[in-house]
Amino acid sequence: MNAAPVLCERTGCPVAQTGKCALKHDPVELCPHFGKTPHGTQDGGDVEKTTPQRTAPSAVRIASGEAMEWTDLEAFSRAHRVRTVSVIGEPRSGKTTLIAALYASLCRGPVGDHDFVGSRTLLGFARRHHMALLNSDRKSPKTPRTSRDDPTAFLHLALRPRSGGTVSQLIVSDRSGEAYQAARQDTTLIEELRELRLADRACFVLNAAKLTNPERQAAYGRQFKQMIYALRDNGAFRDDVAIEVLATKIDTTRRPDRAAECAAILDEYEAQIVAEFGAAGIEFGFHRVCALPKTHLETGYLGLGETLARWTAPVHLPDVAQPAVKDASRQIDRLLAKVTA
Ligand SMILES: Nc1nc2c(ncn2[C@@H]2O[C@H](COP(=O)(O)OP(=O)(O)OP(=O)(O)O)[C@@H](O)[C@H]2O)c(=O)[nH]1
Ligand SMILES: [Mg+2]
Repeated sequence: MNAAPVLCERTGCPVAQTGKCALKHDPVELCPHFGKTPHGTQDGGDVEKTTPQRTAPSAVRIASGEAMEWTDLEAFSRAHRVRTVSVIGEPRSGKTTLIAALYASLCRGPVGDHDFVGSRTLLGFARRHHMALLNSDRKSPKTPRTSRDDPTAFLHLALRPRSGGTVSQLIVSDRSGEAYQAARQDTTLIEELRELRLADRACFVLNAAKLTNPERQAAYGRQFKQMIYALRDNGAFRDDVAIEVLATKIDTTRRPDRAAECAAILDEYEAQIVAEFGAAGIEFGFHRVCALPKTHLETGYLGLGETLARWTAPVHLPDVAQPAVKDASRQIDRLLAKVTA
């Protein structure tokens, strides 16, 4: 009587008898153990082969085009020198719309001094842009909430300055505002905001619509400052992080009946936080942007080119030159003092 053929190198696998793979591969040929014997022979043959066993070629990873998650970003930043910006703000402040607007503007041509060169996350951008701007079933464009359960998304842009210079690999993180709001209220949650430790630049998005709303102005202005203090003072960032405040939804402040009043509120708030944070040793820039001019169309898209210019600006390396020693006793120090004088 012929022995049952050996179809699998795993002892006890019933594939030869039942046609079913013990590891549940379907079709069974997909199983890496199928067609091998424990001795390395193929197709159940009992003659030991002298040729080396065929190994499956290592898998080639193809980028899906979706927004990157942590593991993708780690692999990407090993191969590229990246600039990372964390976009931070309360829920519905306009973070995702800002990111979508940068992408959409680059699709139309250069933005400020930058040409679009490429992106690993085109699908991630397109999804955000579609929901923010193109959904024709809505009366007006509306970006869906980024869910608190969504992992932090990292979006990539390769940008070339038109004035010359190397291509910048920009990574922008997009996370739910609820996560930032929760961390402001309970600072033990700050350590979960891992993307902030990566950031070369922290961009705090200020909702100008809320700030210029007389009913919400006081509470919102206070909460916005609390967010910056809470994150910065609890070690969310690296020491050398650049901080900026980006007042968005500027179109909502330009309605002719309230334009002058709103501009004054914004200017006053800017002066107040520059003075307050300056006294606390926090340096930052205050900028204005409109990412979706739906309330006052005449405002148009505002400040996007400047935003990209700041986000890709070269990092200034610290000055490591030794200060000159006055009346030094060593010849070498006297020489250095002459050179640096
Ligand atoms: N008028 C106006 N509306 C804007 C602007 N930017 C965003 N919005 C609107 O503000 C709402 C919230 O925008 P999002 O980009 O989803 O805000 P978010 O900060 O990502 O919100 P979460 O994901 O919930 O944290 C959406 O309805 C946008 O259409 C703007 O520049 N002008
Ligand atoms: Mg969002």
